[in-house]
Amino acid sequence: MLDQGSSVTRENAQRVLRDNDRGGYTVPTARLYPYQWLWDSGFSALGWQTFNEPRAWEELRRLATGQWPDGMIPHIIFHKVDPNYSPGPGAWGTSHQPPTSGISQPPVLATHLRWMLECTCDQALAEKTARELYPVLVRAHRWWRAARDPERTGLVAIYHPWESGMDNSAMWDTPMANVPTDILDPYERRDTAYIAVDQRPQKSDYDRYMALVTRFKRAGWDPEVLWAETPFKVLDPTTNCVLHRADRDLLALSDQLGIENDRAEIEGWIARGRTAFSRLWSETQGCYVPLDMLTGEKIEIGTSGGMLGFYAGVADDAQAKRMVQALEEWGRAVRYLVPSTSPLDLRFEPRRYWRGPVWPNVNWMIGVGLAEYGFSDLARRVREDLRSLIQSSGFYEYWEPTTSEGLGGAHFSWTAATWLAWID
Ligand code: 9YW
Repeated sequence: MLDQGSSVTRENAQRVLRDNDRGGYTVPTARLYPYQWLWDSGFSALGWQTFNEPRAWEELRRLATGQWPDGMIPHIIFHKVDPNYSPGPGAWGTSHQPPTSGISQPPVLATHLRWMLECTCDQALAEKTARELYPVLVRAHRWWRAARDPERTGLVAIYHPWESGMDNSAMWDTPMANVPTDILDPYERRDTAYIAVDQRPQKSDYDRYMALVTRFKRAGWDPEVLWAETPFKVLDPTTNCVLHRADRDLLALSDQLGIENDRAEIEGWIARGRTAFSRLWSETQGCYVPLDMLTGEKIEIGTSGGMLGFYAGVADDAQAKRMVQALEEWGRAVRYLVPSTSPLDLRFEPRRYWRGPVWPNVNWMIGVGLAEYGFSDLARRVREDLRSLIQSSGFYEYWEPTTSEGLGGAHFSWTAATWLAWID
């Protein structure tokens, strides 16, 4: 069934963004997610840019208002308190104004800024805003290194599944099992008031999500204490692939804007990152996998996040061919690529959030990467599969990869943005 009132046209995609506009920032969808999320906003900006450039730049400028003094751009900015969502600002207990969460999300912004600069129709506005945002992004990338890779290994750690953007992915089952729930402030769930429970994370997941938040809050969000004490410390392929690409785009931006100062530092991040990715490669899965820093173990599972090696540009020829082979196998097991977990894995759950469904923003990144590597047929399939999914049910949050049922929130911003800027 089509998302009510959203037959799939450019006009309706634009309407989704307009309806989700809260005056300078876009919420992912009304009620379920009533705040500004980092990577959602990055994608929304690309959508806005196709029909309202000043509004697109405003989206990124509002994200910058959430940046912490140490450079972190938080994953949620609570511009206006809304009781529909939990955990709200009180549960996070950070001291920033505007109130924010205390963790980050995949750092898509430098890449998006570069794309926006490339296809702008208003060069003067684009350049002016890019100059304003470039130092914000350098500080954010520097934060990832200082806070999350203080030993300079070339790969950054995440401290919470929410930080990966792929909350309940089966990637996190083993490291989450080691997260104690003895310290856990009481909390209330609001997500299951809007979405069927079989499409959302389980209670056992939520207890651990909130146990991590409680612990970090009690540590005063001090980066050094968190590095030393977090019970969840993982090298995530999504975060690292997105950051690596964003580093390369930041370097390109510095060239374009003629800013010399940070070049050597950014080049250092890129060089170290490129070599370090071999630690996350899994020949068995045919993609990149996470590594649990607390046990030293790789987490063997195929996920769409692990397929972002194309987008990052870190896969060598043999790895790229192996990833294509794995993706083709997945594509024979389900009708629509790219399921968030390998459909050949026992942990695959086709309706449950990040454990199986197809997500629009991830298809976009994988499709871009595949095309850049010259795998044009598979790139086309990844885009056309998403087109069919959106056409069959409307601007949903994610889809069942065989039945094409639209799941999660409807009238969803990043889906509309993906339609406007990548598919249509
Ligand atoms: C939550 C907003 C966010 C996305 C994440 C997704 C979900 C929020 O929604 O997390 O409360 O669980 O997992 O990637 O940014 O769309």
